[in-house]
Amino acid sequence: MQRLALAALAAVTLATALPAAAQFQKPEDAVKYRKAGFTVMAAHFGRLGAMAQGRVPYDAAAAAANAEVVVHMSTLPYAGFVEGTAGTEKGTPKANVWSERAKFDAAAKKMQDEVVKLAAAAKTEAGLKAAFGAAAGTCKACHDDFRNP
Ligand code: ASC
Repeated sequence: MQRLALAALAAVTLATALPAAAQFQKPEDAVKYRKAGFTVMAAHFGRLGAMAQGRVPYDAAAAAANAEVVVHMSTLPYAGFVEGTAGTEKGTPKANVWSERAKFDAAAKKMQDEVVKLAAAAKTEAGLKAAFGAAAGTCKACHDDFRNP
């Protein structure tokens, strides 16, 4: 299991070391990829949110499993933000993702750091409840700045 995890990590590290555009045949593939990544991340983040807000009972094993997926997924979608894939429709990235790339990357890094903290905190119910809001805030901050409403 550990070897499998290491192999998977090596594959992801290799994939993310390539220039983003080189990983996709067509821009649409990059868009599909990043949306899929965020969809999976949101599903598992939402399950943590349900526990954090008391809508479902706290379960330490479920919290850990969901947090692990969120941490892993948090790094993947960004390779899909290739040039030329900004939009104007609701939910699409604004052009400033590319014109303010350093700010966008910093917002992504903030989210990634916050979900790592969330995963550590989620080992207890009180920890999850205390840490969830800050992590959700990093999602919202990036949406507010870089996603079409
Ligand atoms: C979620 C989800 C997001 C964030 C955001 C937080 O559960 O899918 O995009 O939280 O709504 O404000």
